[in-house]
Amino acid sequence: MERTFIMIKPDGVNRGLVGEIIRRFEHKGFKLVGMKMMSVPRELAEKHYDALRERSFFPGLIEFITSAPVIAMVWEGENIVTFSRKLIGVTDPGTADPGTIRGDYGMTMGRNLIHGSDAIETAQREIHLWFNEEDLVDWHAVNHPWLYE
Ligand code: DAT
Ligand code: MG
Repeated sequence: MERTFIMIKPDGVNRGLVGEIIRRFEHKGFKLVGMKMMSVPRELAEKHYDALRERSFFPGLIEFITSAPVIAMVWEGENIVTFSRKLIGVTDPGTADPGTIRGDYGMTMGRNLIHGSDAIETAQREIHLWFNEEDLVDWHAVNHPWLYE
């Protein structure tokens, strides 16, 4: 079963959208296998966004991510990497479709509420970056046969 790394950013936490965002993943049928609230060390934020190091917005992005706590999570489900990006919506909340998290609750690129891994390999890298293997829970959800045939 596929896993992905999801993070509710400091704006999502401060705006009280933690429950709402988790609800959307739960109600879809995805399974939570790891979660922690944390202040993000600068070094971790920089590693996480390493691919964007040369972009002009990088310093502001790191400031933002380290400015207040985040909720780091690992979710599991069939095709979750691709599907969670659909739940989240495109990067700019100003153009994200209504019905997506960013489309429903966000206004601008620099305050887009949530991160989701963009590919299976990225998900593996990010899960290992943010979590120790022993902090991820292998558990059987009783709703499984009602979600998958
Ligand atoms: P996404 O979060 O949709 O995967 P990304 O990986 O391209 O988007 O960029 C990571 C974050 O960086 C994004 O969520 C918000 C910020 N960002 C991206 N492009 C930006 C831009 N042109 N101006 C300001 N912030 C930007
Ligand atoms: Mg990305």
